[in-house]
Amino acid sequence: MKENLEQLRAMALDALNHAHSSAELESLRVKFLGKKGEITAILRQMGSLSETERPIIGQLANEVRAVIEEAIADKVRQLEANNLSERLISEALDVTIPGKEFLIGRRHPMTIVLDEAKDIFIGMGFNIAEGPEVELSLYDFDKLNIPTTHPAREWTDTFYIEADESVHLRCQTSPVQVRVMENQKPPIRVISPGRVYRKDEVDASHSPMFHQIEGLVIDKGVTMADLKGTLNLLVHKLYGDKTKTRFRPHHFPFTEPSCEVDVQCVVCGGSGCRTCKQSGWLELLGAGVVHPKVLAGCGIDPEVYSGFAFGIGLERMTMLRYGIDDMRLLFENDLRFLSQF
Ligand code: 2NL
Repeated sequence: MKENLEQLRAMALDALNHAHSSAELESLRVKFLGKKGEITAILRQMGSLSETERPIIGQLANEVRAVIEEAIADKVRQLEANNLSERLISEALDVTIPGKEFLIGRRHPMTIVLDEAKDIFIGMGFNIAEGPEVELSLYDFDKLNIPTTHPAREWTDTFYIEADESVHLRCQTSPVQVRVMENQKPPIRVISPGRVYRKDEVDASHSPMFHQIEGLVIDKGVTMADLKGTLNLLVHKLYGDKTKTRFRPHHFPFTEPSCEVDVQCVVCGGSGCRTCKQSGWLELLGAGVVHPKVLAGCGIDPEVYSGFAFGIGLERMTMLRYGIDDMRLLFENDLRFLSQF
């Protein structure tokens, strides 16, 4: 029996040595130490032993049990330590790997120039007005003194929404300012930025949709001098204090007198080049003193009040600001172009 126990101890220790999982350990514990296990089986035969042998074998059995229990406990600790170090290796984070590049967006060049222009006009006491892009011809044409025979009213020039020509996509943001005149009392100082639509073929300087900033000032005693002072300040803030302007006589149905405003060529500085067609000047905007018929039609007495108005293309303003020679670049959304601003 003594040999049985010693053999059992050797077997158990050897089996435990080769165990690799806690499940294996548990089945070995049951096999050797469990109620139906090997040691219990040997102890059951103790009755057949003599009085002198029984305590010796009993003690040996307890020793073997203790040794196996201790060996199992050792093995459990060893397996746990192995699991931990395996996890530490397999789940390790390499904190030295560079992070993912975080790409932040930026403003479109036209948004940059629009924001600048808004700041400049707000600084001069203007408010910003907005209005619908689908507009009544009454507001975009009639109230602006545009005759029914004017070429801008042709179906080839304007995107009509209604067959009776009563509604179309606005060709300018003036109707926004007409509504301001109808709803507010002078003094009025507003700009109205927004999209406008004309049936133009797309080329380097035309698009059927473009952006305008119109402006309107109405008060007692407003003259062409106020128009010049305001627009010169805009040009100086946008293109630099030294930039010269030229006010050329022109005609618009909604202003009288009317003018177009040129700035010194941003490419050659005025000496003449391909961009300015050797003239030294680039056209920037149209403006004028608001026609008395327009004032009266909006409920403002032209005998008491006068005003000036202007319209600038935001695309042109942006192209001059950055020396961009093809307007299509502003609409193509090519990041190689846009990321330069
Ligand atoms: C251009 C330049 C212009 C206006 C727009 C305007 C607005 C009202 C009354 C009078 Cl409510 N005028 N706007 C004035 C002059 C020029 O735009 O080249 N337009 C065809």
